[in-house]
Amino acid sequence: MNKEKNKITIKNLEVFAKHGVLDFEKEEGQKFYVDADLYVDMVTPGMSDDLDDTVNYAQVCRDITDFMQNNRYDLIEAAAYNTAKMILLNYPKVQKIDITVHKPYAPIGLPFEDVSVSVSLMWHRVYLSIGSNMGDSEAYLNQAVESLYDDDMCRVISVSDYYVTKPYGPVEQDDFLNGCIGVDTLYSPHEMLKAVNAIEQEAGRTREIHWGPRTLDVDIVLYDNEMVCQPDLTVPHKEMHKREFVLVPLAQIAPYAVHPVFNKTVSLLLEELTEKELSKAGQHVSGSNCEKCAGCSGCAAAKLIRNEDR
Ligand code: PH2
Ligand code: MG
Ligand code: MG
Repeated sequence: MNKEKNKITIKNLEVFAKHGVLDFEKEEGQKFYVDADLYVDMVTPGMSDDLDDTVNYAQVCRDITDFMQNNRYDLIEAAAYNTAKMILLNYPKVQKIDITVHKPYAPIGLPFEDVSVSVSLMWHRVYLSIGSNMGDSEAYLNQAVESLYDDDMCRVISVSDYYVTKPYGPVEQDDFLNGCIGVDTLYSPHEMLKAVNAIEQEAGRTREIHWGPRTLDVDIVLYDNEMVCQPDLTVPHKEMHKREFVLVPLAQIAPYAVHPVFNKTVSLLLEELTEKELSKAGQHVSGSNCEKCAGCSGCAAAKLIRNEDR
């Protein structure tokens, strides 16, 4: 079934509200009209004929009306965006919303029929790699998870165990503690980058040595199956397929997530890395098949911090 076609459509919901840049718009108010497409599963409610399996469009209309009336924005962009966000936060069954706010009585001073803005907002599944090798690493990784819990633009879906790992790369430094987090987010890739940078800042992260020791590193590893290639952000993470400290925790929470460049699952990337690179790179986090040591600090088996222990 085509998911894009499974939607509830609301058309021309009339709301008297006070959005606008001009003072008199904020005081007197005017009529706005709202259209919304709510993308929801249709098979379950179609089969069950039960209102609890879908979203109640009457309630959605009331919530949109209340929200548009209880808030005042200069811009209809902001009115539309924040209304869309409110619906996605309050209705977990809605995966995506397209919303249009019409303002046909806008004080333009010229004959016109309508002006409107449309916003499309949806939940995106993101996987983050977290790492620390300075200070109380476990506390820093926990702090990253907590900050995401506190961010209403994000929903934490899964957190891996934390693994003690040997430093990967050219810099000699202490062992790392690494993990992965699965998050549903309303952020765009770049807004997500800003959010994770802010989380690193909160943990006192300074950028002194490239690839050097850090209190907290949070990297975007996967963002849906999107590919981003920009000077400040590359998704999927450029090096993820070479890094056991990313793939081991990621395979624990998302073995079947697909790397959109290689078109391979995380568990397959890990299998291939274990075969090809492990002996040569001298990293050995997975422990169980590590022949280089007998329970060294790099062995996940020896030093793993299990999720349920935290
Ligand atoms: N991060 C790096 C460089 N090397 N090695 C391990 N084991 N874990 C890391 O998180 C890590 C690293 C740069 O981000
Ligand atoms: Mg990194
Ligand atoms: Mg980083």
